[in-house]
Amino acid sequence: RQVPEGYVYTQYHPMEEIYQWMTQIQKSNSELVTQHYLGKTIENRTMYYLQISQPSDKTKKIIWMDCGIHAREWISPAFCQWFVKEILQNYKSDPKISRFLQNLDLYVLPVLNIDGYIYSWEKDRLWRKNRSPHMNGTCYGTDLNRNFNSSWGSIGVSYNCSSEIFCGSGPESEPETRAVAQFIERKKSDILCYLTIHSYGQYILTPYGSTTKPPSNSEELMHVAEEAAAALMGKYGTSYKVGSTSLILYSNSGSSRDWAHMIGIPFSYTFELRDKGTHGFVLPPDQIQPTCEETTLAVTTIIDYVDQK
Ligand code: ING
Ligand code: ZN
Repeated sequence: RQVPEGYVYTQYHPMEEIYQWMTQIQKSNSELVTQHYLGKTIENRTMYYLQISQPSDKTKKIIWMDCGIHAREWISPAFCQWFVKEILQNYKSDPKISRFLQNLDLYVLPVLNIDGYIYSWEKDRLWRKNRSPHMNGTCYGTDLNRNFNSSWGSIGVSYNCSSEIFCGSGPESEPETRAVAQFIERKKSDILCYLTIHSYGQYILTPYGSTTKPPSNSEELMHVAEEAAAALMGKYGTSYKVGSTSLILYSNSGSSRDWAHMIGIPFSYTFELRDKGTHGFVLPPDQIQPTCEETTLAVTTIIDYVDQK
């Protein structure tokens, strides 16, 4: 496979190729894209995010999107890459994209859980967590989406390190969580919107997971998510359910989405991409393109709303 000259967005890519893709995408779009250091993983790999930003004198608000917090959800990193490509291809011709890029910068973290992603390619396709060792190396991995400092450890988690939903030894015990949290914390007054991309189930989830008490802006959060789901459905008829995690699924604590909203980022959503369980985490490559196309419509609907607001 060639990267990214002729990068194949309709296949899944191992981490090495995603690293090369990031380097290349910034090289070939240096007027718009910058690659930045975010932090290190527990196995000492480097985390980078991409900043998509039109040169301008005014200070711009930020849209944050991360993919691949869970290793096995391969459609998620595929979507982040697709989305970046779409923005770069279309920002001149698509009036919606060119409008919001005048006011907003997009920050995209293509793979949050790099060690886990590599492990899911090399050892265990259904691995979910990061790869931190516990109990003298007798069990591995913290669920990074239970490790944020939002009612940490209170509900929908396990304290057993062999569990899929092990919340870690404390809030932000994991370097990957800390890297994201410290960055977001530093920029939070400028961040309008926090998007975190998972699979599967076809949901757009609003805060909170840790309590059924709705956030103060829950009506607006729901309204925007419903518009996004409608735009998504307009492409291929795929139906998404919209609602707060704790009300339409089950309760969980320590999620990045809850944390982002709690620290004051008003528009905070989790996407659960295709499908509804037929293939689950092992979504066939022929569904990458339609999934990414429809999801791009949902995400740009949200970005357009927060920009116009
Ligand atoms: N789902 C998310 C998880 O962290 C979630 C979000 C939380 C869904 C609670 C439902 C209930 O579990 C996935 N697929 O990772
Ligand atoms: Zn997930």
